[in-house]
Amino acid sequence: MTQRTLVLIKPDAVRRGLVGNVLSRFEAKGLTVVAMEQRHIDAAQADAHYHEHVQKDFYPPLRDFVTSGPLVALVLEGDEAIEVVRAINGATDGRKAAPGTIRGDLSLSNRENLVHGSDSPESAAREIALWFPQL
Ligand code: RTP
Ligand code: MG
Repeated sequence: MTQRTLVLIKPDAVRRGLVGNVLSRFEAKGLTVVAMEQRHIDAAQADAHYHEHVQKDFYPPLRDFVTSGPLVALVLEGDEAIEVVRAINGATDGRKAAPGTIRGDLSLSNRENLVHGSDSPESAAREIALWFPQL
């Protein structure tokens, strides 16, 4: 089934010059870019995006990280796009993510892990409305 998913190419990827590397993996897989914008978000946008994590111990440094510089937000579309993107991203912790995934190939961190992908159809709908209300 064709789905849309919200992806963030996080500030560590922008700082490290890895936007093209990350984006090319999604494009090569056959996913379509429906919307894409570079943004430097504030704490309120970080809190809205990560609302299920705001009470957790790891959240304050996560908020600092995602607001630390520009990121690239995009909506990708394709067959089973939500699960496909999360498989391409790899496990949350870059040290444990499988080689061949974005995090497994390019991250050594549990926080600075380069990408975000929506984790369910409900999350995707909420996140797309938050980041790209015009869609
Ligand atoms: P994401 O939401 O970014 O796609 O990542 P995910 O589903 O694989 O991981 P999630 O559990 O939703 O965590 C969101 C982001 O928070 C940071 N994190 N830090 N213990 C920690 O220090 C910790 N755990 C998670 C990561 O940046 C993770 O992607
Ligand atoms: Mg998540």
